[in-house]
Amino acid sequence: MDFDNIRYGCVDGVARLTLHRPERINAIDAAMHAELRIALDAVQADASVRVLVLCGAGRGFCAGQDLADPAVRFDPGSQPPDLGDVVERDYAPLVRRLAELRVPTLAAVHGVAAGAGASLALGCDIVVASRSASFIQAFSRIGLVPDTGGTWVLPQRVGMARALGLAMLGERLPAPQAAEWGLIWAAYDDAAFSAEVDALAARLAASPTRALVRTRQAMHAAARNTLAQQLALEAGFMRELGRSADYIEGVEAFIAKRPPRFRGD
Ligand code: T3D
Repeated sequence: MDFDNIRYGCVDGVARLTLHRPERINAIDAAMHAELRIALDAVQADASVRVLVLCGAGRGFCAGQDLADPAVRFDPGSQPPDLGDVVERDYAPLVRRLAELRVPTLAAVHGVAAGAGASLALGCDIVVASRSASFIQAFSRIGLVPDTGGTWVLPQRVGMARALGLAMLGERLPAPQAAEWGLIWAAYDDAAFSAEVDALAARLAASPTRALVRTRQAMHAAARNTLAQQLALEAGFMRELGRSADYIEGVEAFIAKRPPRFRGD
């Protein structure tokens, strides 16, 4: 698929979506949003995709909203832009799409992930970063509130004290500390980062992906459910997955002492 602001391809079940505006640290504008929608449609429609890897080209992951995009620029003499519209039209659907994707998602962060770029990474199921990477809740620096799910995910992962500190102070959080605080899964040495991401992606692609997606759904639902509701949800998912080909394969492989061959169904 040909795009101007992203790159997209799939090899051996691993779909890789690369934000590609390196001259602006992959800042997101309306054109990139449009291409992201097309790429995520492709992921959703292509049964050969088993995992989505989200990464950035050049020296960083993503600097968030492109602040020079006319769609968000204040033009003296005219009405200020309605950022709520931008969020509702572009960012909220984007993070919802990731949360509802039919395959697991892996964010591979190098360099900086700032503003909505940080939220975008944190909207993936598993987030890894190179040791030199950092996360910046840049919103407060320009008078905004964390969006793209930032206010949802931050307190859940790091607790209220750290979430508010990060969001209000807008300080750079180094990847190793992000891992220590539980904001991300792991920080890998820069030299090994690319190989670690490839290995993790291949491992996810070979996993029982339907069960992984149900796991994501159950964990997200826990934020709003009572224990009784959550137990019922788990029972329903177990009922469904207990009839899946992957479950049968997993048990057969265990009994036969051989590696399982999961297909995501
Ligand atoms: O629609 C809405 O506004 C609502 C949605 C909002 C969601 C948000 O994401 S709000 C937060 C927006 N993002 C930011 O505020 C971050 C702005 N960028 C920075 O603070 C810094 O660039 C970084 C900390 C990310 C990186 O710093 P550094 O020193 O490594 O790089 P740099 O020199 O600042 O940036 C390199 C180039 O990218 C530079 O262009 P130039 O001078 O070489 O032509 C810079 O202007 C450009 N760039 C970086 N971030 C953005 C950007 N251009 C447009 N928009 C950006 N967000």
